[in-house]
Amino acid sequence: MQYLDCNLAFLQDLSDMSLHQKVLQLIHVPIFLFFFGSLLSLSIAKKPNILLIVTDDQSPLTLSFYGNKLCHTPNLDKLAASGIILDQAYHMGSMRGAVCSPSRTMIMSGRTLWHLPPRGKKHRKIEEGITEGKNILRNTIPAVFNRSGYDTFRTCKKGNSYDLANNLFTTVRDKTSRGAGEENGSQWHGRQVIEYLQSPERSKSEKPFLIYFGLSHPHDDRVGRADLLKKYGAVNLKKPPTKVDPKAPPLPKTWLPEHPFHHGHPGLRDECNVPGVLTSRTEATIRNELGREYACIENIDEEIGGVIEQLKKSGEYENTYIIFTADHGISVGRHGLVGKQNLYEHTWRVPFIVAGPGIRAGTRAKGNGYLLDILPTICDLAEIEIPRTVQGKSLAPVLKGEKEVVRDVLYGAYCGGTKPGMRCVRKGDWKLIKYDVLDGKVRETQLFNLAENPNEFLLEHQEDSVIKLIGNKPSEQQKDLAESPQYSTKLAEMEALLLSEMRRLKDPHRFWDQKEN
Ligand SMILES: [Ca+2]
Repeated sequence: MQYLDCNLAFLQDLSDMSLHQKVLQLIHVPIFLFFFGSLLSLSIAKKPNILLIVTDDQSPLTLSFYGNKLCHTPNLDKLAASGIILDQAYHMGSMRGAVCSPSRTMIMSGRTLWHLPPRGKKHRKIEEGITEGKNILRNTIPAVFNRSGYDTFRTCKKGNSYDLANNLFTTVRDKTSRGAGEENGSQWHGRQVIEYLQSPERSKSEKPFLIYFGLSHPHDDRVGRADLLKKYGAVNLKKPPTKVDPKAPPLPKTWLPEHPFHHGHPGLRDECNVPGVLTSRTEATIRNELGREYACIENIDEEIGGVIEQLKKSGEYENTYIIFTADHGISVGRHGLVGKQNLYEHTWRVPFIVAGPGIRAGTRAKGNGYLLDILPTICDLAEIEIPRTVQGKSLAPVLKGEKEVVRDVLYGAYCGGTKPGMRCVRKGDWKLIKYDVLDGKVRETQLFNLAENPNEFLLEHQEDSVIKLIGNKPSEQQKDLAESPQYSTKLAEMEALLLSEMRRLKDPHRFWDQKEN
């Protein structure tokens, strides 16, 4: 306002000046108006919109920008090219078979795995969090953005989530939509978002929006659209197929006929009862299932393209941060597994791309982020105070190219079956995975150098029958190194690191060889 007062005084003084003085002063007026106008527009600038896209059960390995050469996702490719790709984004894990449930609660609350709030009546008794649930609920994504002046909208599958928080979005259009049609496929979710963006109340609204665009696929049953199934040489079916379609995607490099030891969750649906797969790991089964998965993902990609087009038509695209991720990865034949209940990179990692104001196009970083970092990140991007209940970190410094990572050490857990289950820890290129399941019948430790062995090949991948089928021979060093004497110091270091992370994150379990509490 100082500028305004000064310049009004100048205008009043004009009449008392000589012509020369008047000309000089009049040059100041447009300059003043320009600066004043800019200041005014800054003060009333609308906060950025947020479009958070979350798919269900999608490994980064299904996307071209993470190395997939077959699955066709032109809209996601464009989105990735217009922003930043994170190579090391993870979900923290699960204490139950339905990995979606804690994962999605971590997204909504920004809390770590062992500090999750109760998620509804069903979960209240078995998974009571340490911190008082009501306070966490008041500081979830929809609650924070509602009170910060946003219109909040959500479409997603139903169930296995944090319903108490999901219900707080201003508008909710949830339905599990895992078919291939307009009314029961990804098209349904896409249409909800487009109709919301086109709605009169949205067009009239002065408020920014936060849209949670969840999709029910590529989670099984991977019921694909006929034209896309044909493209990927796959068929929808309930029992495992017996014939290999030559057009189907090839077996993944890490395929095995079975996992070398039991994963520790007997009867786990995802490993033995997925329609079209069951317990089969044959070439015909896995290739068909990958074809179905790719068909579902290309379908999703079309819907994302439609939503982005609508954002552009509505004039909102330039002021919108778009985040694309999944609730966790999945194996689909890798390491002899088909589910999401393991801690190999294909499953522990998630795809993570962000585009929007201030994010340089065509950039890439490690990140070392978790899904629970999403809430603090979007708060940071929208200049909203990060709630004190949040345990994640803002990824904004990574997204803006100021930092490569937000943390050095990453921890993962799965213990939905027998306890204590699986744990992993990663630091730099090194990763440790431990298994202690089936009442001590399976006690295994794996050590990987991910720079040399990014696929986490095991000794079993060097068997002739596997090499012959896959057409890939891992190098001598591309194996689990836990038994190699020259890495005993590294192994001890990683074991200590895992224990310290388990302590820090209040993991309630301990492994057979972890003597301390
Ligand atoms: Ca999921």
